[in-house]
Amino acid sequence: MPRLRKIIHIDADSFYASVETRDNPELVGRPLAVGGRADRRGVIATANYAARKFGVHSAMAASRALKLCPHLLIIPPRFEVYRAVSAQFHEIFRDYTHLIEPLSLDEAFLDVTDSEQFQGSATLIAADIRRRVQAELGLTVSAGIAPNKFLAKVASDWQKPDGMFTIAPEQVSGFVLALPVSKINGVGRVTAEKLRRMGVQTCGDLQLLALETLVQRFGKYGQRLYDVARGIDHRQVQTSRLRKSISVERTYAQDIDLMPAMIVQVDELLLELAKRFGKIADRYFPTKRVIKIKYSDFTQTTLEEAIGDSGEPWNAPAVFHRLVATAWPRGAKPVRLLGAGLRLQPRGAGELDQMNLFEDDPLEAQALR
Ligand code: TTP
Ligand code: MG
Repeated sequence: MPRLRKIIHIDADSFYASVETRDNPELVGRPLAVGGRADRRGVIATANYAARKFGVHSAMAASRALKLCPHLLIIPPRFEVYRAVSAQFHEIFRDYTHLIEPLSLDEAFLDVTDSEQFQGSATLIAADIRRRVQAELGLTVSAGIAPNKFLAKVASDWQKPDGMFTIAPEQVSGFVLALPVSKINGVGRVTAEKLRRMGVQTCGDLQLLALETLVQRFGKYGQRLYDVARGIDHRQVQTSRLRKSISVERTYAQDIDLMPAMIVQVDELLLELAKRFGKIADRYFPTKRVIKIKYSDFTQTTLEEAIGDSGEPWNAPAVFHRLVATAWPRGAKPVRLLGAGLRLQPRGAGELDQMNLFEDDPLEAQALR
């Protein structure tokens, strides 16, 4: 049984337009779009909710948007500002987890399975993120909370704008029954129509089709349809930046000057390191062990050693003890900080490619960003 995960999907509400309104309050309440000029065959990037009432939406020609909503105000995008806001979102997210996968400037998945705030309640964490984004950045984001990425993304759309929705693990099977297949990321107009002709409108209907039938009709995507119809999605939240190392360190209230005391501290660091590395061990393997020592006079030294294929576990305490014993005499002064770390390599490139294939969903590929 795989461990239950807690995934949050965050999606800012009418992102570009909301930033523009925030920075120019005179625009509040007006139908507003961000996009290119109608007389230059511009396209709408996004519209606020007042404009959406008139049928204005992303990727629509600006000229058509103005026909639907003649008093629509279309302003040019300020991408630098949106990028800066996006970075601010991520700063807030990082207070809850480092497992963040950005999908675009205004959208991200967060894996908060191991987050400790709010007794680990993902719903309360999401609520807190929404509260802080509002208070600190003056913007609203919607949130979806669920045991996987597919459902979290569906959920963030459920109460949009300025809303949140949780699908608890025990609610999954009931929730998907009535879920229209059009809500599945990747099911566009064509696939939806094909499914409709097969008598399928909801994930409940979709569950009645055999895997072989789906694979026959939809190729590889058939397996995906089979899974998501049941609320199953094993895709991991993938942080975009590859990690090169992981380490833990501690500064001591009192300097340590005896080797046995250092050994005790190193063992503690190893426990913490094992805990942190355990969370990413499915994606990385350690190539080197590293010890860092900062002396009382703030000079420091590090010593690293390749992890051979001796079959010894990476966290073999004896090896780290030897590293400290070798490194310490370089300064031979009391120690104010000790650190233990690992240099990392991502697991097989082939494996990573495969994961990217799963990430590749037709809808995202079509998005006009
Ligand atoms: P979305 O999150 O799809 O849209 P949104 O944030 O404007 O509205 P909401 O989430 O409330 O439905 O996209 C985020 C931003 O990306 C959007 O503000 C503008 C940009 N964008 C484009 O430039 N072109 C597009 O076709 C889409 C869909 C978005
Ligand atoms: Mg959005």
